[in-house]
Amino acid sequence: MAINRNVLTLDEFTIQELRNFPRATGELSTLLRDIGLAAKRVNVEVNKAGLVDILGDAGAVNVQGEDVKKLDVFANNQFIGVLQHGISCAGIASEELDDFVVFDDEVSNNSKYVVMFDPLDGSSNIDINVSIGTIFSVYRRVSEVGKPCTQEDFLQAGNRQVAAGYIIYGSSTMLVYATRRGVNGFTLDPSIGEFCLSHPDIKCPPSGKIYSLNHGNFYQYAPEVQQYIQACQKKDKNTGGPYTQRYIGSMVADVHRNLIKGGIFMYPATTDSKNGKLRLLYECNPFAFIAEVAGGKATDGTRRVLEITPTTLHQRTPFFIGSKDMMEELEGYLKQSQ
Ligand code: P6P
Repeated sequence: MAINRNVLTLDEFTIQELRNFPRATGELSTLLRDIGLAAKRVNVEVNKAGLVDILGDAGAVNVQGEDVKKLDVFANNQFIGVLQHGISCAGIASEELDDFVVFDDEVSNNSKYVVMFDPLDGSSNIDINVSIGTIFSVYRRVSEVGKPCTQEDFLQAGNRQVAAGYIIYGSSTMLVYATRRGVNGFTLDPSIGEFCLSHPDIKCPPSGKIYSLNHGNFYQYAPEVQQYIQACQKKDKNTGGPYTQRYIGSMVADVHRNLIKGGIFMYPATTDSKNGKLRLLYECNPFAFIAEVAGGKATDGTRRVLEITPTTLHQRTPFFIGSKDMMEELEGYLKQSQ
């Protein structure tokens, strides 16, 4: 008799992955389930943000010099909490914290992973009910297991990521994560309080018709970027278009849409910000890893983002990510300046 298999939950999926690797210790599966738990707790608050006094600035200013909203602080604490009390993580770095955090207890020091995250990206959109997200990145530590993790654990190139993912708190709440085996998306089913496999084996379409960037900065972009934007605007049905410009101003929402539908997202350098705005470690590297596993590409304009060796936790990088064919057309324009 056929067993009626319900849709796999995140927990069932990670355990199934574990069965495929008998030598695996289960630490990564446990870590991903911990992240899923924190995401569910954050989701509850995001969904009622307008109803309780959790909106508004917490009064503090984070390392980015931005007003910290209470939901940022809540989300940061939720992800730190599950990771610190889990069995898989030796320490974390967060967009909300100046420096990395060493958990420094016996179990944590014997853990083999470190995690970096932006707990609530796009938080300036909280008050206007636009989709926001959490972005995370998992590395195997390079420091000695059994001792506290060190800064070198957090300054690894993105191509050393073991896993990366994001949660999008939108019309539905989704958790998407990648390992080298593939990218899989899970949608939260509120009726059972579980993330359920809704988007197995996500692939980024090789091309698309959506281009995303802040047009308000147009005259601050390099000439070759302006030329690519104008080429996008001139596309018609004979040249793979017409293209649509879509930009929400919330990275997780913009990149997620283009990953699923095909498209290109750009946050180039500007005359005001020579390295752009987005952070390498916990915004660009995770999405670059996901995009490449899904068949897309991600560069800083000259090289793969995943090849950059970080020097500081909060460094920024110009960022271009999306469908392979669109990225290669962009690269043709960017090469004109090199
Ligand atoms: P701009 C949100 O503040 C964020 O960090 C990303 O989520 C988003 O893609 C970007 O900034 C938007 O920046 O300068 O276009 O408003």
